[in-house]
Amino acid sequence: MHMTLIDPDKQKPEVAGEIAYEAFRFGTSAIMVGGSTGVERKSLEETLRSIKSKVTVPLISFPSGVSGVSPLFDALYFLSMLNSRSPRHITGEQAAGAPVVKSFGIEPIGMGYIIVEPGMKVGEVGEAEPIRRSDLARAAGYALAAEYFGMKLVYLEAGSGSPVHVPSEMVRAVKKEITIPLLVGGGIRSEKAAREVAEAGADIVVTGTVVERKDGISQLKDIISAVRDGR
Ligand code: 1GP
Repeated sequence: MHMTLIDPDKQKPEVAGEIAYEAFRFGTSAIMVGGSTGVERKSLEETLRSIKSKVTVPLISFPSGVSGVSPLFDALYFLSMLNSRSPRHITGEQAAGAPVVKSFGIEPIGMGYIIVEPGMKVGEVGEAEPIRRSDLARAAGYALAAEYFGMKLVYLEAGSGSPVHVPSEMVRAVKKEITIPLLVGGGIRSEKAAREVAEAGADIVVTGTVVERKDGISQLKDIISAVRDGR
């Protein structure tokens, strides 16, 4: 499966709607919305409305904190950054956000969020101790811990805009260890990269910034087909 990540702070709401529509047309399975630095409420809601008017796939919140929650979402990744050095990103923001999620009636989906080098902005903001790219055992350990905690999904994140994606050997090692679905994202900008990650065992391949490039929309089309062909 492929999912498209849209950061509401990166473009106008109308443009976000157009990107979502193209991704939807090419076969993306859901639109994830979130940004690593916290989002502004008004631009979030306008972006969500614009996307909702263009697509019928689910809209999933990918929050960096309580500001990323809105009743307009169909579901929310209730994520814990397992390899953060700060309790705030493991359980703190979550404790503040949980009652809000409940009051909005959105479906929370528990997720173990694991930052892999280089980690980029989200690694910095989340005060992560990124997993070294060669440390397959550590990545697998965190992923299995997520499963044992009862989380529903594991996300291996190299960071948005990363020059490299999570190594395929790491995806393979993690996939071998767990039985829950595995998401992989960060730095996937080509059909080849998407295929490699999917073949290594990613159940869901996430792309975000590829659409910001000049040839982004056609790249996105190829990426989505590569991921879906591999089913
Ligand atoms: C970020 O993994 C996602 O959380 C997407 O990364 O923007 O590099 O595609 P990119």
